[in-house]
Amino acid sequence: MEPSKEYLLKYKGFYFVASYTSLEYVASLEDFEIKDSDTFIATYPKSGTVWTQNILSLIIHEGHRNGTENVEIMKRIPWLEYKMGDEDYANLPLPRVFATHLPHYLVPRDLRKKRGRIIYVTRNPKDVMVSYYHFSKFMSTLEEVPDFNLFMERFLAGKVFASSWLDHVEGWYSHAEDFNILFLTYEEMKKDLRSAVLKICNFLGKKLSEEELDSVVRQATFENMRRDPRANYENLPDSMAAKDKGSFLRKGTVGDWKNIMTVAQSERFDEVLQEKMRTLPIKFIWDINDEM
Ligand code: PPS
Repeated sequence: MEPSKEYLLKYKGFYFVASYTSLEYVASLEDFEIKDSDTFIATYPKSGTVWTQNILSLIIHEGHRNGTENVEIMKRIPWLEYKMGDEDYANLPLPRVFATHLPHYLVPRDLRKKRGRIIYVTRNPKDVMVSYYHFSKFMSTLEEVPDFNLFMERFLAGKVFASSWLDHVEGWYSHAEDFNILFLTYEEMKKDLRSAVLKICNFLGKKLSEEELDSVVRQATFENMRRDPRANYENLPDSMAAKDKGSFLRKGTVGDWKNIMTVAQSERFDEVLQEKMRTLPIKFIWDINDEM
């Protein structure tokens, strides 16, 4: 039942992927200096991080939008707690944007003083879990748990990278007042991408023309991102991902959980999470045909 120590690192009750970080580094992030123009995309894994990374790249960087620059998402919007090399985050060009899976209590303390901005994206947890299950087969840096039932038990117990989904989401929502934060859901992005992009533009204080907005929305659809090597994470090192086993952009739908979870598994999931989820101020969408 316990996750393998080979893959995960625990710091203050939270599991990190061991391969790309260290206890010293994650502990140092508390002091990481925030600039007023910084934006952080914060998520529990598999909730729409890469999608939001691409949207922000398209909004902020005209060269990304009009195809005159060819910079991959991972370079443009690096992961705060996972460094692939010896990048100097302090001297990245402004405005900096970072992606993070950190829980609210481990982020740089300046963010808690409302310096910088955070965009927090959530997704219905059954789709998160199913996406995560497939992802752990694809990523060599995660422990593969081929038995879906066992994976579900690990997920429900928070014994996976990024720990408990509920704690992550609940923590960010209940501490919203400490941060300058915009909450979005994967499902609202899926249902009305244009409105979600506009919300992000307003939050960033960025005004785009109608044509620019159209271009962002067009380039942020699942189909177009899947084809775009700047956006689809296809250039991950072989040591990180088994490319014959999947991709970052897998299905991109709402309700895929129904294709893998049995009725009994779904009921078990509800039994553990549903009561606790009632306190969250989010109306979850479990199927694309559900009303928002
Ligand atoms: S990670 O590894 O935590 O960064 O993963 P994350 O990016 O948060 O989540 C991956 C899921 O998001 C889907 N995705 C999209 N869905 C719809 N539209 C767009 N443009 C898009 N881009 C990424 C991706 O396919 C993963 O979901 P699943 O269900 O596995 O397809």
